[in-house]
Amino acid sequence: MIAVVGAGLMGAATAWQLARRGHEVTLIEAYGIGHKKGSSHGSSRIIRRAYADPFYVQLTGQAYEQWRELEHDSSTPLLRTTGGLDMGEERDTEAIAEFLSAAGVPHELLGPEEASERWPYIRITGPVLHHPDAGVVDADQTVAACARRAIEHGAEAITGTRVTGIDVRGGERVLLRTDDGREILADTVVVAAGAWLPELELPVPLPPLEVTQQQVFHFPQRDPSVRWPTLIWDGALHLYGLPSGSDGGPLPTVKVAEHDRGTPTTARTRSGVVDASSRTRVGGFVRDRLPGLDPDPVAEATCLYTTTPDEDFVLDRHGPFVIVSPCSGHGAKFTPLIGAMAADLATGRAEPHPRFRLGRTA
Ligand code: PYC
Repeated sequence: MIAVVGAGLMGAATAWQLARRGHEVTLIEAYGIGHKKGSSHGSSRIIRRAYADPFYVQLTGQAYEQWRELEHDSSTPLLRTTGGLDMGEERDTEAIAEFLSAAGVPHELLGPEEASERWPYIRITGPVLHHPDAGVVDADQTVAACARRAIEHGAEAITGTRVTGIDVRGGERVLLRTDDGREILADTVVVAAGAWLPELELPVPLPPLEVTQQQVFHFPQRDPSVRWPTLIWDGALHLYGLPSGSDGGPLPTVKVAEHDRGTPTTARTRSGVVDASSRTRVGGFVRDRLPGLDPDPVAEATCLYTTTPDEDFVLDRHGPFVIVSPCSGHGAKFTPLIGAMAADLATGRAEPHPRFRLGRTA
């Protein structure tokens, strides 16, 4: 039996991938499916192929295929194509364009005048990389679809139950104890606990992980009929933007947030209070750069990142444990692929990728 600890995006996707391959799976979640105490809640995440690293460009190609499979298997539309824009004085749009060309990914590199004509609701002063395949995925719907399909494929889901003890038996099997008195014996334990990973006290040498509380803000569109693209902005600030989905309320809003500058915390002690200085910076950016949005946010939220020193993921096996999901704030777009890779590791179908190993050197 394979136990999966954590039913956020990565745990639910791993359970789905394992169960549909016919494995016996128990998915254990400390809260409810779809809870807001980690990194997996909310109605929108960016999906894009534009990375300044050919490794991730290639990986995003595999991810899109897995999204199509998940949508098909769950009969649920999860991905919405909007197109995406990369810009800002620190964004190396030329290098990204070269990586996209090498991978055969459609894109265009535009000067500020032409880009401003196409996207007049954004104040554009430098080069822009447009890539039409970018879009948004609905994180809440994805967790729900994966968990539902995992169960329909035969997985057992235990929710509202925290793993409180982990004993390795004979170096091979693992006895999990839970706060409601269960003892669950597993051949393999996939740990997809995200920011809760450091709290589990696993007998596994973890890399240094930084847990930060991030905040996102939802800004009303001045023209509700505009179909906003996703945005990656690397300049004095490092921000991203995307159509909010239902989190922004009934009228169309765009979620804008800082990718960096989170507040160091832990999953157990995070405040859940939005950092007012981030609200000021993001609001200022919207006022200055995104004239198509009202700069007063109508909704805001916090979430957690779990970041490795090199910002690559952890997806590795250590004895009977498979560690998944310190995704360094950019993993959501890979959800069903990471589920497949974790399932491969759990069943011995694949070796870990060197970039995702626990003990890699940065
Ligand atoms: O990887 O596109 C991304 C992203 C946006 C916000 C956080 N990560």
